[in-house]
Amino acid sequence: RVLITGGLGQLGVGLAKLLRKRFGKNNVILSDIRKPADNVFYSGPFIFADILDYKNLREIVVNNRITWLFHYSALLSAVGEANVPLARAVNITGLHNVLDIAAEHNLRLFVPSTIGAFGPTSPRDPTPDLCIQRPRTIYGVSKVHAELMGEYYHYRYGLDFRCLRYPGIISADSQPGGGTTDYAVQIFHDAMKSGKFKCYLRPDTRLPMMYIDDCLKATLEIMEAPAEALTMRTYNINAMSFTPEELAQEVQKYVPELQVTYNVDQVKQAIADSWPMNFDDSNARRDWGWKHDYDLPELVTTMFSYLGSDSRIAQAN
Ligand code: VAH
Repeated sequence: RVLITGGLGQLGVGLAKLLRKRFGKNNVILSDIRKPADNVFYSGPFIFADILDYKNLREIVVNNRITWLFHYSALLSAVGEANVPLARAVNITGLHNVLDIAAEHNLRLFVPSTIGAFGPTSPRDPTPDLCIQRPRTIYGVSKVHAELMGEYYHYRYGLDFRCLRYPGIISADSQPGGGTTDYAVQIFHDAMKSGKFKCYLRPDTRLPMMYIDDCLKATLEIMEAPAEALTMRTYNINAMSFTPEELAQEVQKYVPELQVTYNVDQVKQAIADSWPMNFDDSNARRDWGWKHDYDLPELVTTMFSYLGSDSRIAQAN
């Protein structure tokens, strides 16, 4: 059975839906440190779990006969910078608990990493899998640590650790929670609601981005890949890179009256300027046949179809 930690974040609910289709509703347990909204609760089992409570987590794993664990609990980029002690506890101590339980109970463990695991001294255009990683956020530092610890546990204890570095993820029916790439989700909601969007990054800030369905597809693919196919434990995955200006132009095909203003947030801009501009995911494409489905036009069409502006889609085509 599968356990997802941090399951009520941007990715957990969608991942649970995908995995429940694949493995059966009751074989996928969503967990988080807060109560789910009612609709989430009834789509399958939910358990309260605090990844800082080692004994509680170990009990959950044993009592529910967990064999696969997807570890999504973390404070992401800008949120982490606003509370470094909590980010360090959750992202590092929490990870240590999960690694020990996974090694002890021979779990297959997925931990997401991120474009944020690179920093200003990494090659940025493109950023390959293997290069300098000196990130400047506690989020990035903790994710490099996760990559290194996961690989160490793999080589030292045989832990089946698998990891993907995600770009900024765009989703319609779930809220992002990190703060740096999330402008690219907010613009859709503001375009629909008010026709006005204030962007906290400069118009030319290029970042790797991906639609949530591609992200979840890749996550299931790497977890189901035969072990002998994987030449690495941690892979970049990529779909597209765009700037706020490019995104706004694509959105304005559906909401022509959208007005975009730029009100740069120095902290978020500094984070974005330290991250990759383009992501090289050739190893993932070679080793387990990864390929993305959504480019920018498909992303925008899909987002608006979710957000219910069918009339505007007719207008754009
Ligand atoms: C953030 N959306 O902005 C998250 C993600 C790679 C970006 O981690 O922090």
